[in-house]
Amino acid sequence: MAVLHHADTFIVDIPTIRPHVLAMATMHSQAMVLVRLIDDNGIEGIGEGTTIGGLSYGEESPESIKSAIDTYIVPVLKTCDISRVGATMAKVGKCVRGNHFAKCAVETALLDMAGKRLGVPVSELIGGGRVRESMPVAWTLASGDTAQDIAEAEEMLAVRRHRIFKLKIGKREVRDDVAHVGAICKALSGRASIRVDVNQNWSETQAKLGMAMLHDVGCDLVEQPIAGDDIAAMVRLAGTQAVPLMADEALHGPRTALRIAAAGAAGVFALKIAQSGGLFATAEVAAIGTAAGIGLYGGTMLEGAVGTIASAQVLATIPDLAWGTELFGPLLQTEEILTEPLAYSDFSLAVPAGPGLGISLDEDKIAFFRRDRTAPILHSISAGN
Ligand code: MUC
Ligand code: MG
Repeated sequence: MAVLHHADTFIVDIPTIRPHVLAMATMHSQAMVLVRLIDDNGIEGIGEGTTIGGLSYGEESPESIKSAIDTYIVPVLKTCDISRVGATMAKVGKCVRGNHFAKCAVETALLDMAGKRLGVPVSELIGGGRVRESMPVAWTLASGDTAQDIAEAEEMLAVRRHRIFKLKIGKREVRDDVAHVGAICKALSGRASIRVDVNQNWSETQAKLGMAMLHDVGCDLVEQPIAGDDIAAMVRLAGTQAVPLMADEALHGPRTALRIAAAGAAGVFALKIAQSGGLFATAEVAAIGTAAGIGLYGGTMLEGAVGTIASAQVLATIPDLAWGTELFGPLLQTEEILTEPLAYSDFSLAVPAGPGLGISLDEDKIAFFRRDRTAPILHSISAGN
């Protein structure tokens, strides 16, 4: 039995290492919503609910995530035995509709606490438990410039950090975008897997042309080329185009996963904990995908370290992660917010083995970067260090 003693939700803004150019927004910083829960025994859990580009990616913003947690979810937690994570989240689900990102942040914090109470990593609390200690990590080339993207990829290959690259396209004319992808495929030929993410920005007609051309230039995967709610058009594209189609914005948890799988609307699922509504729901999406013969990939909302490791903990339980992951979010930020940095090496991310998420926040950094910081910071940290 555990009772909620303290809850704190706050937004942390961290600059990105370079502008990150997506079809719907250009990011110069990332706004992460962190939640910290403490029980009556002083056990602490942390969670993250992060989106991309304010409201340009999805229906929840950093501000709405914080507000949903503070105003509607925390009062429910106060009525629960929060050591029972499944039961607590079921009660939250009855009182709060939608708001998947907010729910994911809270479920992550509850699982972090549960793992610490039991002395096991979160991965042991999900499905059949942990099946891997590390996972491949892609990098997104999104500087907006072909030569800079190639130079960035060469650097990543040289230091053995990434050999899977995702290109963000959909902003320019289809032929211009394909020329950009083709140049990168040619430059890295035989040394890397090149994939693209259109973030829903094509029409079906553009997608037909674009996917055929992308296949010809050696692109391995096309993520969410058209609107995620146009399942019929996704079925037509997935059924006729040679390059596999990955569902991302179309997936909002198990029910949408079942609909997409049953319709044959995608060959690959991007598994995202926030979009799915939490870690348990992500495991269900993965199970539906596996049962339907759909390839699995660990997606990101460009979360910081907390959301990234929460994702890694659930992805560590999935036996066949054929397309790897893109859990590179913290590497896009100028600041490390953990006491011990995440371990990226040999093209992979190591999954922490300690209790709970297996990470701890650097409280000085958090105090400095909190959006609601009021007191002057007297430490030596400054943006860009
Ligand atoms: C998305 O749409 O998948 C993931 C990597 C990246 O650069 O942006 C994201 C979001
Ligand atoms: Mg995507």
